[in-house]
Amino acid sequence: MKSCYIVIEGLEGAGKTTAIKTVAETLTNVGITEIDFTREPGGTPLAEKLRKLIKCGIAEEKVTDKAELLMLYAARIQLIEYVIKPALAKGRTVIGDRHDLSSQAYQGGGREFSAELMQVLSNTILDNFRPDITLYLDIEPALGLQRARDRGKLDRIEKESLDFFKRTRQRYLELASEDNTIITINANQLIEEVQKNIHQALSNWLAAQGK
Ligand code: Z5A
Repeated sequence: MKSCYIVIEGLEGAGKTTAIKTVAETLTNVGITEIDFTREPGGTPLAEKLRKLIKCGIAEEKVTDKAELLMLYAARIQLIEYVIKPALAKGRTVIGDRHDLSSQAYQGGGREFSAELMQVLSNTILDNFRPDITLYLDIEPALGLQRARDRGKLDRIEKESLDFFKRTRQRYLELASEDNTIITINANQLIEEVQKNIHQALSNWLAAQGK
């Protein structure tokens, strides 16, 4: 059976952690049990160091938006080359907590880097490597942030303004509407309802792939 790369995306508090469990259960139900999990940024020794810098910064120096963008792509290509591609080559399925769509939405939308720059960066660095399917959990930014805040301390990016997250969501929605490999799930609902919709959407996609 061909391996596949499935990515979960969304603003903080959208419920990606629960969604990943639902995706893994849905795969197991159809006999796909060789599964690896990734999260971005991170997942290799270098990418984990970059994760810390991206999320926490350093005391002595402000992280510029451009440095943040380049660190995210540096972490991503390390993860692709050393973890994701080798796993797929062994026939394993990979479930990713975030991937390039996060950069398109947070840095392209939230930080307002141009769509042209984001496309060039993605094409040049990632060399057209893409997920087979992305489940985008769409949530009202205020609700997602409230859930994230209820959980405790906020990182550097989570401290951004509500407008930043509104722009990020807007870009997610635009990109999802243009790409039929991105399935949008309404994550404003009760967690059980979100799980049901994820299971249904993924089952339909798997059936269409003959799995
Ligand atoms: N970032 C970026 O800017 N550009 C990029 O290219 C990449 C990332 C790859 C990664 O931090 C940060 O980097 C992230 C984006 C940025 N920062 N921001 N802002 P992370 O990995 O630490 O954080 P995260 O990816 O945003 O994960 P998260 O905050 O843990 O979000 P989540 O996984 O979606 O949330 P959750 O843990 O599943 O749910 C949060 C809480 O809500 C939890 O208590 C749940 O029980 C609850 N929940 C979830 N769903 C529901 C429903 N439906 N009802 C009620 N309660 C719910």
